[in-house]
Amino acid sequence: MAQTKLRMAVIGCGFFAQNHLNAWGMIPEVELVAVCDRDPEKAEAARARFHAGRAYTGAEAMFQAERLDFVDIVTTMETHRPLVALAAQHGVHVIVQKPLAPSWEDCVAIVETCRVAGLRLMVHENFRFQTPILAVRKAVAEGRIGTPHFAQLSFRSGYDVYAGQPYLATEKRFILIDLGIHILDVCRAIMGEARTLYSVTQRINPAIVGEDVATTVIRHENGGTSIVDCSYSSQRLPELFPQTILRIEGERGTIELLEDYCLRITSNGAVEERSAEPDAPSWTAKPWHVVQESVLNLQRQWVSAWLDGTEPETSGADNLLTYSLVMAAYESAERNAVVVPWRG
Ligand code: NAD
Ligand code: 89V
Repeated sequence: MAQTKLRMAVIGCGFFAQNHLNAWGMIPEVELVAVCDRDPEKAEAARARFHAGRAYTGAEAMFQAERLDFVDIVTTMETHRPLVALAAQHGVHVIVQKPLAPSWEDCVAIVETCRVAGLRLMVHENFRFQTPILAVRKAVAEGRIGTPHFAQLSFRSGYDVYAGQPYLATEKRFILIDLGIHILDVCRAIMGEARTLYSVTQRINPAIVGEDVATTVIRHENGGTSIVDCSYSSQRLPELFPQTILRIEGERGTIELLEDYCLRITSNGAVEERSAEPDAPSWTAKPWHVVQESVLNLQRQWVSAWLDGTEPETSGADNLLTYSLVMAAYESAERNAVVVPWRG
């Protein structure tokens, strides 16, 4: 018997949603039943371009009219809590973009709403699904370097991120909650949970409101140490946006993700080097391809977890542990103190 497709809708058809919509088009198990954006032109443009069944300008009307299995929320964070509550009222499972919400209280409420309603919740935390990051995670999991005891995860760029995402320039809290959240999540995925954390932030660019540089030192549960350093005020050529440069050390070797996705593994005294750059789909464009392709990898994870009846890897509960690192980093920077992050 033919498998019925999962009926889905996308809410928010702005800058980043174009990647979600392109990627859903490559997943045969889903059907894009509807799109929704409060801007009618964006909603209609997405409907036409991605062959969605219908376009809506209000999520309430869409939930009332459509029979949906899940919704993919790609709006900015202040709208996530009410939109998830609406989905839950209609018994619709949810994927929601990072950051989950502007406050810890909102994040917990979102996770709790879905738990009580018995709904699946995945946070679209995609950096850990980037092809080069997956290659690093695989090498660690295979024991190529033994147990990791040190990591440096570095994202330093002078890229004009404000051109595509102008709201970032006016946020009181910027780099930790927008970008640091990705890198801290990758750090968790490789090095495990944090016991303590210390963070220093700076604002170098005078034209923006929030901090654009953040340096965080983490002591992990297993005794390992990580440095997570992020900057949008690093002027250097060649510009590496949006590459994460990594170095993971264990007792038997070192895994490095170097410029232009060069993966170098030193294991038991032997060195191996190869490219970990993704074979990007046609709708992607450099330099964004590594991020764009990770959207597709994340969506495939959602569908396979759905079909297996397992929790998606970046579930709401999992993402609270990443979000708590962001909150701890802000608290640490404000108090100039070592902070113990929330652990559940
Ligand atoms: P955007 O402002 O370009 O798009 C958001 C869209 O949502 C807009 O078109 C807006 O009209 C619509 N919208 C807002 N509230 C709505 C509502 N209640 N109902 C229907 N439509 C509504 O923003 P963006 O840059 O696309 O960012 C969206 C989210 O994606 C943010 O949370 C951002 O952090 C995240 N993002 C993630 C990545 C990543 O790699 N994971 C990259 C970029 C952006
Ligand atoms: O995730 C984000 O919102 C983006 C980027 C990937 C560039 O950090 O701002």
